[in-house]
Amino acid sequence: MTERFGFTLKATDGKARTGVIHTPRGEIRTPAFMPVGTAATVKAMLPGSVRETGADILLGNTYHLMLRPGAERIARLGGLHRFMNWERPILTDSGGFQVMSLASLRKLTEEGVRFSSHIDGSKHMLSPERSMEIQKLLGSDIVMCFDECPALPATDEVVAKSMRLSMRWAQRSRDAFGDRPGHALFGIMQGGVTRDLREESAKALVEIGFDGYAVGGLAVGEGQEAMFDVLDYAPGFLPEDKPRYLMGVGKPDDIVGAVERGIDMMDCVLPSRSGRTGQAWTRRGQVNLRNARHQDDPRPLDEDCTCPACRGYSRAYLHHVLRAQEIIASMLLTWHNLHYYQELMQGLRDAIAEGRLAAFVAGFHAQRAGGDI
Ligand code: PRF
Ligand code: ZN
Repeated sequence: MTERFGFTLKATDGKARTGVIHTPRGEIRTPAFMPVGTAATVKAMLPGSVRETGADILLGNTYHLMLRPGAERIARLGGLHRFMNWERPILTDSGGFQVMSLASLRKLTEEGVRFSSHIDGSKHMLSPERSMEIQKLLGSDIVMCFDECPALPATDEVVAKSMRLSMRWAQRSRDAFGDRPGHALFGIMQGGVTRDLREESAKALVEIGFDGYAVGGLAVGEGQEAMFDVLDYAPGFLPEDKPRYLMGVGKPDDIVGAVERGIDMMDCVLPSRSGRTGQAWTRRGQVNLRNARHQDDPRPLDEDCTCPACRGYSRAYLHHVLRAQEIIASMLLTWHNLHYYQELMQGLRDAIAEGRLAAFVAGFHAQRAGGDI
């Protein structure tokens, strides 16, 4: 086991990259998809099952865990890895983004954000310093800077002001994090869909110096085309020898497009959340298993998928347990979706390593154009 955090770039194909992030808790193969384990669980999955889908790392959330069960409690119980029985790497988001989308009575100042919990209305404060403290208490392997992410569309003036606040918070996050061998701190680029602001943000972060760099502030209402426009240039503002993480993305075609543009890591609730509502992601696109057309269908969801849902059950069964609101419906569909996402990532990694990404991407789009069978 390496005791230090590091990133080895193994191959590139166009702007796309494949490599390995080294951490004391294990290696992360990139491009990597991180399943979301917001409340110290990837909903409906045991940690061993999440690992079986091919995940090398999970994402946890400062915001949720500070409110319930509390960061100090998790620390007393041996840290987040022990608490949730996942011994591999964990990346934690810093809280600001979730405060803005979930908490009420938010008050934003230079110091940080005061807010009321969406669970019981209790009052809390998050600042760069408190976010770093919480992520340390959790024992997070990859800690994210405390930032602010404005919803789009917004004026350049609003986006610039918010981005500059996030850059001052990035410096405070860096100072509060200190030197923690084996643990990484990632900066978060903001700047909306404005090239000059993205460049200014990247320069500020690189000047401070981080172990990795996230592209934040995307997938917040701008649409895929505008997101890809930013991704055409934004990763190029970041150091080549550090991992680049696109936060909160996305659908399978967003992921493929982001990887083509030089992104190394992503996370999204989509495969797990949509699994619980009956949406399955397959090579042929999206399938809604609640649809009545599946009720007599003896075939598996995907003939070629090796996940437990596809190996052991018919579409008719999946349809039935969804309609009956049986717990196994969430379990099976989450497993299938996470398996599909991880297989997509493995396909991307292999294609980049072998210099055939363009053909892989063409095949990805062609299969989806065929539609569900
Ligand atoms: N900042 C943080 N977390 C995030 C985002 C961000 O901009 C996004 C935007 N897609 C998702 N999660 N800290
Ligand atoms: Zn499957």
